[in-house]
Amino acid sequence: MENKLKIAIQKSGRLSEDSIDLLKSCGIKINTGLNKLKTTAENFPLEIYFLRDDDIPKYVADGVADIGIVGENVLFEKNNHVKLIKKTGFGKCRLSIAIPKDKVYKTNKSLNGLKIATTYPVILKKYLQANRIKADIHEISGSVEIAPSIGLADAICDLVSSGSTLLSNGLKEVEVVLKSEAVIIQNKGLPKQKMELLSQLMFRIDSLQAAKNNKYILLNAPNDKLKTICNLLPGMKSPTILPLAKEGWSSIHSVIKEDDFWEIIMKLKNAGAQGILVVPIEKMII
Ligand code: PRT
Ligand code: ZN
Repeated sequence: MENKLKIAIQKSGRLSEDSIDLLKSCGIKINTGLNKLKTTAENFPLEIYFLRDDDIPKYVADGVADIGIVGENVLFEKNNHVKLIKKTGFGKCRLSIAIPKDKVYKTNKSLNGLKIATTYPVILKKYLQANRIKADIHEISGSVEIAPSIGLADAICDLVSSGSTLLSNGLKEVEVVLKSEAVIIQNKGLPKQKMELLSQLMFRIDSLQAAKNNKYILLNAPNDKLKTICNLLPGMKSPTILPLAKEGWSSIHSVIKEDDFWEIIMKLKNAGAQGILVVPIEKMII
C-alpha cells in the first residue's frame, strides 16, 4: 500500500494560507504553484490536495483524503462520518442569527414565526429545535446578508467575524448559533502505517501549539526573594536558578502560560523581580 498521508486543504479562500503555513511551520516543505490541485511534500510522506472547503468532509469520510482542514461550520453542516482530532486556532468566526437593526429583539423566542435565510440549514434547524423555536428556514446559496433588505427573509443566519458586513447591511447580531474555527479531521478507518504518520504530524503540531501558548521568562532577583518568586513560577518541571556575578543575586528562568502572563508579571514585579525578559518559544516538546 502507498505509504503517504493525504491531506485535503482549501484551495483558495480564508483557510488556504493558514493551512499551508501550519504545515510549513511543522518543517514540511511544500511547493505551492498556482492552480495546483495536488502536490507532494518534499521532506515528509505527505500528499496535499487543494479542494473547495465544502467538499473536504466528504473526501475525508470516503477515504479519498486521510485527513483534512476545514471550518467547524462546514464540518457540522455536512454531517459526514469523520473524526475531529484537533482545533487549529485559526479561521475563527461565529455562525449567528441577525435581524434588521431597527427590529425589537428580546429573547430567542422573538424568532418565532420569522423566515430566516441561510446557507447553513442543518445547523440552524438543530438550533431551532433545541430551543423550541418555530421559524421558517429559507435555504439560499449566497449573498445571505442582503436577504432582509430585498424582502426575501426577516432574518439571516450567517458567518460573522468582525461584524462589519452585518453593519453595512443594516443588520444586528442577536444570537450566536455556533462558534467555529478551522479543525483537523480524520478518516475513521486509517490503517496502522497512516496512523503512525498522522501521529508524527500531530506531534509536530502539538509542539508548535504548546510553544505558541507559552513564553520563556528570565528575571533577576535578590536571593532572599527567591522562594516567593519561585512559588509564582511553575516552569516545565521547576524554575532554573543560576547565580549572578553580583553577590546575593540570582537569575531565574522558567516557562509561563501566555494566558497567565500579565497576572504573573505583576506579581513577580511586586515580589522584587527585576530585569524581566520574556521571549517567544519556537517549539516546545512536553
Ligand atoms: O471556494 P470555497 O468553497 O472553498 O470557499 P468559501 O467561499 O465557501 O469559503 P471562505 O474562503 O469564504 O471561508 C472558508 C472558511 O473560513 C469558512 O467556512 C469559515 O470556517 C472561515 N471563516 C472565518 C469565514 C469568516 N471567518 C468570514 N468572515 N468564512 C466566511 N466569512 C464571511 C461571512 O460569510 C460574511 O460574508 O465574511 C463575511 C463576514 O465577515 P465580517 O468580518 O464582515 O463579519
Ligand atoms: Zn465553500
